[in-house]
Amino acid sequence: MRNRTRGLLRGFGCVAAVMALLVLHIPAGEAAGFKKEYRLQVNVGPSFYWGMGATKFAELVAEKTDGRIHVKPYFGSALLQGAQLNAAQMVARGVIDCAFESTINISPVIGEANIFHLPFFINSFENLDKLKAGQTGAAVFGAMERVGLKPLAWGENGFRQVTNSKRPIETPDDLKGLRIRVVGNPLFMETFRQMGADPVNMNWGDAQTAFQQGVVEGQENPVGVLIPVQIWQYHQYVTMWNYLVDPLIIYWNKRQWEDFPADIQKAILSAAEEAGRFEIALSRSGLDGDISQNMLKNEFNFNMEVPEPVQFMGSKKMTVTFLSDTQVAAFAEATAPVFNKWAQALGADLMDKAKADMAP
Ligand code: X2X
Repeated sequence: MRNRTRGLLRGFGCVAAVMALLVLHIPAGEAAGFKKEYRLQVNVGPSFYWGMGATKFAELVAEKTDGRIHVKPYFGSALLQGAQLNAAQMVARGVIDCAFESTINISPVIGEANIFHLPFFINSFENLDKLKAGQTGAAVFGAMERVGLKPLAWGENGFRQVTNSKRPIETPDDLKGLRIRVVGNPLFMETFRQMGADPVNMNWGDAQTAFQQGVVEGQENPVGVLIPVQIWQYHQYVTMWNYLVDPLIIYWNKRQWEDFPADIQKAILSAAEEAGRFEIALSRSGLDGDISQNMLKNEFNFNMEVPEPVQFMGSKKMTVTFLSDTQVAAFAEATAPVFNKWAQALGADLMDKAKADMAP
């Protein structure tokens, strides 16, 4: 008898809960204690490969959590009024929930990330992949955990190339006096100053206006940025010098992450890994033989609008310059003082890990 009463009461309880949900229109996720929206910081716009990766991540999270977790990308650093270098700090403090962000923009909080930005150090996708999978990647992820960030997966903005409106850049001398926009990370200012250029730092949001108005004569970014921003409208010359690389990391506020149930963590992690793989393939398309193009077609059933970025820039009447090994060596020599200073700041331990990871 008592059991029956309890059963009945339980039955009423369930009905009441369902009715409350119906009346209040509470989505399933919120009823389970999740936020209505998880805000994702992204420095660029949705048409960039990086932005497309962020959209993919949000879609996959919705799919893999059966709509319980809603990630919304805020493009163009809208949550930071454009201050891209504040991204990691804001996620660590929990002001922003998560980010799909550049290692350059994380470097004010995670100094270790500058290992990727030493001039003329990591010059191939193969080396980059070895670093990410090796002790170096583990050191960067470990440093993130220590400041309250939960790294989920790698993405890629890509190897950064220099463009300008004046002349082909083939030697360090060609950069003399050129006013070049760089990101506000001191390593970038110092590298360009060392080569004799006149670097100015500004946020990406302001940089695009600066190109339009001719306030700067050059800039450096990977092809996944050069193409959507239609750099040929401002700069006729691009040098494909792979001088440093800019991986992206998908990361979450650690405290919030740890409060998620295990099945949600698993679903988001798998979404991050898949979105990262997709986005890396977009960024490498046409630059790694047919590896990334095939992956996009076969794994993601995705056809790119511009599968061959180098040819495409040529078709826009850009002069595309590739450097010989000797020419690259001249740039490496010219920037050696900056390299040495920053390698010292990064520490022998991390430098040794990176060298060991890249060893053939
Ligand atoms: O600011 C840049 O140049 C950009 C878009 O590449 C980054 O966010 C690092």
